[in-house]
Amino acid sequence: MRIERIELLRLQLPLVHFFETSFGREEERTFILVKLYAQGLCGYGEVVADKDPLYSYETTSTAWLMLKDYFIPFLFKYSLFHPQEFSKKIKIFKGHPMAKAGLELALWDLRAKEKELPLWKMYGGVRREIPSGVSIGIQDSVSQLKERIRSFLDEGYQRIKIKIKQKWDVFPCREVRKEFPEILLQVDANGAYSIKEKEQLKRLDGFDLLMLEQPFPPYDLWDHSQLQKEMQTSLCLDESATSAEAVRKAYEMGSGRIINIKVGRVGGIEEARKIHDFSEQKSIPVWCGGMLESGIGRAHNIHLATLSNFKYPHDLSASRRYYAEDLIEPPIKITSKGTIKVPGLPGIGVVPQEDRIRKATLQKETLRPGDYS
Ligand code: OSB
Ligand code: MG
Repeated sequence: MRIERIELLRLQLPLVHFFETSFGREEERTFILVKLYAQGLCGYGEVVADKDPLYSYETTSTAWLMLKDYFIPFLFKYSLFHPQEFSKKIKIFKGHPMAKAGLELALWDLRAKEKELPLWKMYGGVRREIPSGVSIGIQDSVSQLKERIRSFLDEGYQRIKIKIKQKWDVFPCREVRKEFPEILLQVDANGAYSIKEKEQLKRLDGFDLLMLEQPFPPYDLWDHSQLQKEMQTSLCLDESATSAEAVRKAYEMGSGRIINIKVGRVGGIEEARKIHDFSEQKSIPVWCGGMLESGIGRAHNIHLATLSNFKYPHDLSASRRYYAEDLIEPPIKITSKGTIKVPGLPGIGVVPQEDRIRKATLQKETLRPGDYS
């Protein structure tokens, strides 16, 4: 299927509630939508890079530049319209996984719409409903944290994740455990610690946590392995799990026991599936992380999370948990069992609302094959 034109849109959506991690507080989300047009169909992808380089080095501006000056011209030049072929060939360019992933996701959506199949079927998924968890940012007080947890549990979420950092770790964990002795609880440090703080982290073993996500910075597989040796709680890698090769090394070093898969961080669906398959072979459970995506990016994640080795509740929550008005219809909802039903229509299976996209757009550019010849 020949792609006739590609649109890049820079969007900004206000969050319903601020989201604070060890690297700061966000009140709104900035991201890029990629739209591919071919034969009356439109494929949608989301680039999860944020306004600032805090989670990783990528930003909406670097991703825009890479897409416009490198990845899109390359796609047109070599007619890389098949997502798997695109993924293989685009590796010639180093880095910028979120920019690559956004384009690959749009190719998958387009492909699936052409075949009239939902993405989960294209991927070989094995479930129609996925377990939903919620990720709660750092709050101003422990009582506010407990209140938020209570309301999410009332909505049915199966697992609670709280963000931690120095001076907001043992105390909130102890208080939350006291109030909610039975819940599935995990914590995420977003790389805020160093190995010097090993003893402080080991105190988290007292709270029956499902996992401790990314205590150390991204390129620190070794220090993770040193902590894991001394901790009962399973470490989970997020920022460090950048590719199937990185995951293999983490496995061989014993840097953790669980992997958080994010399509943006690893550069696309192909790499995510490689990590999934390797992990399955080695009996390492994985789950699907989130980047506060709009409904478009989240729908993509939901389809991926139907694969067999996704074993824990995901950071995939209802539309209303993130945005007053999500970009899709129907919005993503939580069932009374704390699950999300996998959309059944072709492609991402939900319908992007163009009027809402327009309202949230800060910048738009259209690219055609002829622009580069
Ligand atoms: O580390 O998992 C993370 C959001 C932005 C950047 C990094 C992370 C997160 C989350 C939110 O935890 C997960 C979600 O989308 O619900
Ligand atoms: Mg994380």
